[in-house]
Amino acid sequence: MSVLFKNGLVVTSSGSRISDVLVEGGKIKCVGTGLADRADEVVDATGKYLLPGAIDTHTHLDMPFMGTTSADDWKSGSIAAACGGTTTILDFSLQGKGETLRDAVERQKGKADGKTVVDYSIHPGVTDARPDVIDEVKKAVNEYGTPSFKIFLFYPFRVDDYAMIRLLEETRKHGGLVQVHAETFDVITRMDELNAAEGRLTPFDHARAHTVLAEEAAIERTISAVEFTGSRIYIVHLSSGQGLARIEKARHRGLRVYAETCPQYLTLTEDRYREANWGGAKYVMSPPLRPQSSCDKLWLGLRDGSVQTVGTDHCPFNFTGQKDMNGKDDYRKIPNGAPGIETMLMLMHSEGVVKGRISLEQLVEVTSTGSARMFGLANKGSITAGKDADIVVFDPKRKFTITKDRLHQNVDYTPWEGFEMTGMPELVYSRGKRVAEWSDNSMKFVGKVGEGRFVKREPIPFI
Ligand code: DUC
Ligand code: ZN
Ligand code: ZN
Repeated sequence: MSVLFKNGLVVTSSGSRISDVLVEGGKIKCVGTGLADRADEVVDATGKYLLPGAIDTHTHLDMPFMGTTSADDWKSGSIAAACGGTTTILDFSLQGKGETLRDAVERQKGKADGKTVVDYSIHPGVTDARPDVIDEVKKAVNEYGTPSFKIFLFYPFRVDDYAMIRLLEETRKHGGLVQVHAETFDVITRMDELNAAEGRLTPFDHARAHTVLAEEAAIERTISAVEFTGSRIYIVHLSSGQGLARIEKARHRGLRVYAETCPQYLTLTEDRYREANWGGAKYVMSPPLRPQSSCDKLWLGLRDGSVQTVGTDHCPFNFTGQKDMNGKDDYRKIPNGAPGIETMLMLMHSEGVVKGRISLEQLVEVTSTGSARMFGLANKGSITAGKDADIVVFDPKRKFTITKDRLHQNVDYTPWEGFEMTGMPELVYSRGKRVAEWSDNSMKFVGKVGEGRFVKREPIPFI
C-alpha cells in the first residue's frame, strides 16, 4: 500500500516547505517536489500542513485510581487520540506492591494490545524502589524498550529522596530518564489539615492546598538530586511560572532539568474552580490550574525552549458518577484528573500558533519531534525518509467549536467546552494507514481496532 501526499506544507521543527511525501509499506519513502502520481492513494494536500503525528507523552488509560478507574480504556482513548491527530501514546503503568517493572509493563500491554488503534509505549511507574527494582532499570532500558521511569513525590505511592537518587544514578548509567510528579506531600497534607479545620473543602480549596510552593519545593528537591548524582530529570505536568523559574535557574547552572507542560496549564486558569453547581470538580487535578500569569510564563517557556514537550495528563473521570462518587463534600476524595487526549494538537495550534505564542515549527517540536527525542522513539516524530508514516494532514483554516458531543473521549465533559478552534486535523495516518478523517463537521475514526503496536523504545543518549 502506497500513499502520495501532494503539495502540502511539510513542517519540521527546523523549517517548512511545500513538498510531496511518498509513503510505502507504512514508512516515509521520500520527501521531495514533483513526485510522480504513482501510488495506490493520492492525497491533494494543497493549502494544508503535513505534520508528524502528535506524541502524547503523558496519559493514564484504564488506570485504577482513587477508588475508581479512568473512564477511557485503550479502545476509546486511542480512537480519541487518533481523531485529534495523536498517533503515539506514552502511557503510565504503576508498579504494584511486590511487582517488578516487567510486571507493570506487561499488565498495561495486556490492556492495550488488541484494542489500541495507534502505536504506544509504556513508562513504568516506580513505587517500590527495592534493590532488585533498581537493578532492573538496565533491563527496562535495554530489553523491555521502556527507558523512562515515573516517580511521584505526592500520593500514597510516592517515593523518598533515597529512591529518587538511586534511580537517577542507575538511569544515568544506562540511558534512562526519570520523570517526576513534583509536588511535596508534606506541604499539601498540612494544607489539607488547615483547610479541613476551617471547613474549606470545595474544589477551589483543592487548588489552595496544592499551593505553588508545594510544586516549587519539590522541584528544588529534584534539582538537588540531579546535582548530587550528575544525572538528569524530567518534570511532568509543570503548572506554574514559579516552578519554571526554578528550572530555568538550574538549567543556567548547567543542570539537565527538562520539563513538560499540558494544554490545561496553558489555556485554563484557577477561576475554573469557582464554576457554578460544583463544576469546579471537573478541574480537580494535581497539580491544579493556576493564575493567568503562569499560563503566560509557560507559553514563553515553550517558545524559548526551557519547556521541551507537551503532554495531556489525560486522566478522565465522569463528572456524574465518578467525580461526585465520594467527594461532593470533600475535595480530598474527588478523583484527580481531567480529559484531554483528543484536543492537544488543535489547542496547541489554535491557542499557540494562531495567537502568535509559538511558531508552527515550535508546535511540531513540542508535540512530536522533541517528544520523540526525549523518549527514545527513534522511528517517530518527523516527516523524514525512513520514519514511520504517522502523518496528519492539517487544515489551518478549518473552524471547529469544541463540545463534548463532537469528541470521542468516553467521558461526560471536556474542560474546553465552547472553545473556538481555527485549524483542525483533516486526515490522520498511522504507519501509512488512514485512521481518522474529517466528515460531517467532525473527525471520524476510520481505522481498525487493534492495529496499534507496542513500540520498543531506544536508550536515551545522555547529552
Ligand atoms: N494527576 C492527576 O490529576 N491525575 C492523575 C495523576 C496525577 O498526577
Ligand atoms: Zn502526576
Ligand atoms: Zn499524570
